[in-house]
Amino acid sequence: MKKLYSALMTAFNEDGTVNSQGIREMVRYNIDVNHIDGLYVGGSTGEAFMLSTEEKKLIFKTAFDEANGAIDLIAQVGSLNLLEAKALAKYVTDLGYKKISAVTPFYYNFKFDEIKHYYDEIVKDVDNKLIIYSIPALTGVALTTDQFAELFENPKIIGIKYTNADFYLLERVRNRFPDKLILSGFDEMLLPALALNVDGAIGSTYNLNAKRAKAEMNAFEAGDIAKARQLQKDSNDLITALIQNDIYPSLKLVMEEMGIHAGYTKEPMSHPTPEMKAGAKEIYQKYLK
Ligand code: NAY
Repeated sequence: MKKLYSALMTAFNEDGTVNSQGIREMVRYNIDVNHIDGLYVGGSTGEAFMLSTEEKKLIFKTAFDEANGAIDLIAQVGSLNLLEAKALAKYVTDLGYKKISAVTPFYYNFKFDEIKHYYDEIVKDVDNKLIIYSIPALTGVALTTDQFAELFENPKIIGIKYTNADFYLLERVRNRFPDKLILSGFDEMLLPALALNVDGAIGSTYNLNAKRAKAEMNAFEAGDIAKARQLQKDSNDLITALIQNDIYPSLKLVMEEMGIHAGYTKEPMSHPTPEMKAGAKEIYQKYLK
């Protein structure tokens, strides 16, 4: 059975501080209404790369407490500060997270040996399993099949969160590593990823659209490709509208429409304008009601 994960958002107050009550509400909504299989905590959607270590810890703890063992949780601990990544890996492992993940180190054009060292270090002192977070469009780091193979030489590295539109590479990786966990990261490309036999998907829009995405996965599994295509089209109408309305604040605005206190995005991400608020209302009415 393929698994669907929401990439958990972080609710912020208007002044940029973390709003833990909002995080709890989003975790609850994902469990009780979305019937989600799991959550990816501390990723791009969680705005983690703008947060302090203490804020990240607060988010990991809040999500873990609220989920209370009901779903699978993956903690994204990757950071350009390797000491922070290691400390967070230990922190979440001690909390009870059964999987961690780390973004490829970015910005400095690290050599592959340095990237391998980073991953080996993150898992070295923890009894946990790691999923490589590969998102070349944001990091500029595009690992090859051979490089994934070298990273997988470490038995604690169990898979890839594959947020990439390169389907040739996805096919190569899937077939070369049939036992590794591959989770697709672009929600608008779920269907082609399913066709290449990913194990599931992680995404921001599943916070709002899990029901449709699950139906698409089920239709695909049942061999009803026409239905799966229609559901992907419906999802992409929603995703296109979200992107056009500025996706990160809009995801939160739409959640607010649903009565969930998702709060603000963290500056320098934009705060909602009246036009964005009106856009989000329309998105909710048109695609989600
Ligand atoms: C995360 O939060 O780390 C993710 O899961 C990333 C996946 C999302 N990518 C980004 C860059 O936010 O869900 C996707 C993405 O928002 C969606 O496909 C719309 O493009």
